[in-house]
Amino acid sequence: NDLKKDSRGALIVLEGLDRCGKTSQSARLLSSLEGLRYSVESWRFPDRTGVGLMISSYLSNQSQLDDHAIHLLFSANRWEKRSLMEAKLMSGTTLIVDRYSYSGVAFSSAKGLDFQWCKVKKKNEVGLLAPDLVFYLDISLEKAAERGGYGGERYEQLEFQKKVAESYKKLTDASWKEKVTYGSPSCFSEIPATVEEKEAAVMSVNEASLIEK
Ligand code: FDM
Repeated sequence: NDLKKDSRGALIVLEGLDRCGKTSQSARLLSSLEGLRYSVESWRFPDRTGVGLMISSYLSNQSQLDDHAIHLLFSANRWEKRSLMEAKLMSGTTLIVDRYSYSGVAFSSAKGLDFQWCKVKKKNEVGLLAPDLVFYLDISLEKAAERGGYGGERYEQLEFQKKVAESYKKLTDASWKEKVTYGSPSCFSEIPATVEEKEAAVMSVNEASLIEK
């Protein structure tokens, strides 16, 4: 479909606690959009290559890092992919991204790092591409924990996830953008202050699918 090719792709971000269903919903959204003949790819952060190798080792408890250092590595991991993301979007490919800067804030602040220091619009994230749409997959802590139990990774513990949920709650009335736009992708620095008042798109995981009615 030529019309769909002429526009740039949309940057769609899925956020939520571990085990909230992001992987399944990404897959459903991917196949729905493919069915509509959009050019679409499914991505995730952290991308466990490049800087991501250090992140992966940290998450699996094979290495220790200062909380600020790992926070910045997660950010660097997004910067490593920025130009490729932009190229894909500009060539008309929609990206469905499992976790982005919001995870950076939610998880690091849950560890006790200052919320303001971590914030999406602080320097280290400013200039990254701003999503056109953010879905927060809302799930209760108990339900998330029930889903096959948490694995062995560093953050997969009920008490910690509880703090992450609280951090996400603070973020939902911060910089989440809902409108799908076309033209050049905007950057975090360009998000007007009024966007802060916009509500995040809260999608219950119990709903059948992200885009099918
Ligand atoms: N995570 C993810 C962060 O702490 N900061 C970030 O910026 C990002 C993108 O990494 F516990 C955390 C969230 C999660 C862990 O994510 C690995 P996946 O989705 O389980 O791979």
